[in-house]
Amino acid sequence: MHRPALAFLSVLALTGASIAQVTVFTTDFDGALPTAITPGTALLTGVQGYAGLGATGNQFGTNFLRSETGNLVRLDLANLPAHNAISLAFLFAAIDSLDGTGSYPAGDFFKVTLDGVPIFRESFANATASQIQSYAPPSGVQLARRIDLGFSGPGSYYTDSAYDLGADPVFAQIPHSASTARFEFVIEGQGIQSLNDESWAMDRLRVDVDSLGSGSVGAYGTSCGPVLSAASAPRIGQTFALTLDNEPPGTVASNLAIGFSDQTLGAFTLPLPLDFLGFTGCVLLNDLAFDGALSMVRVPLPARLGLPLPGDPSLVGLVFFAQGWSIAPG
Ligand SMILES: [Ca+2]
Ligand SMILES: [Ca+2]
Ligand SMILES: [Ca+2]
Repeated sequence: MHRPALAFLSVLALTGASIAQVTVFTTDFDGALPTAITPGTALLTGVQGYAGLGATGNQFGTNFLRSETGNLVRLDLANLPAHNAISLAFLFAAIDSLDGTGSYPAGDFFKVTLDGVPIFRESFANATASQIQSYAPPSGVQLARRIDLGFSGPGSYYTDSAYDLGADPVFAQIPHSASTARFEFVIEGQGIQSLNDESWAMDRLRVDVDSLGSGSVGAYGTSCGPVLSAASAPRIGQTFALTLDNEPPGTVASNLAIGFSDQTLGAFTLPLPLDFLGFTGCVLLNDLAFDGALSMVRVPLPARLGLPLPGDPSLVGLVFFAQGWSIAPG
């Protein structure tokens, strides 16, 4: 009988240590219309009296995309990085005699959908003070209300309003993880009228995603022989690759032990010397809570294992510990 020789090595893996916000689309509409936008009948148009409205660095300027009511404007994004939330920001111009909630000519609802699901639907009213506007802008959103900013008018029913809808939390961090996103914008309802009577526009359109960053990997503990290393960065929803090198001659099997603590295993304190099992000089470095003997592939060498990490955002920040071990005769 040959006594198996155990040899250990060790890696500390930290998954998804950070969440970063990444801008995946932005336009100020001052150049050519981005190909991601399908405008319908909407046109790039000078912003007239809207110029300069908005917070510093996020103001109406030069051109915006102006649409008649009843026309759908679409934004299609693809190849989004891994993420679990998406945020939309834009400046919204409510132009001329939009009529709010009610019967024709009222019934002017601005609707925004994400992948076909409504995320916003509110009426806007400019024509008279007595009209009903369902949208109650949160603090910091309204930039101008029922003043002359150009287009039809001035005066009469043709006053205008402006909003920084990116400051409305309804558009922030919407749960989303697909690699594509479709936003659609339209003013719909029974109050649709012609372009010279009422219209809307958007400027400074931006989409951000909360990107799940890669975790980090670091060595821990000491080995009595083999060397475990990470061959990829640990990332939620992807396969984490590990390799085991420098195994003893004649090694017949390679395994991985994964745990969630490097401090204790039941009543034992880690690292736990394994001399009592005959594995002179070797120590157990983690609590084996996930698995003590995950089989690694040995052909071809080095021994390796691809560990699928679930695509579950709740795993962000999870710390786990991996230790490789080899079985060799003698
Ligand atoms: Ca602009
Ligand atoms: Ca006007
Ligand atoms: Ca109307």
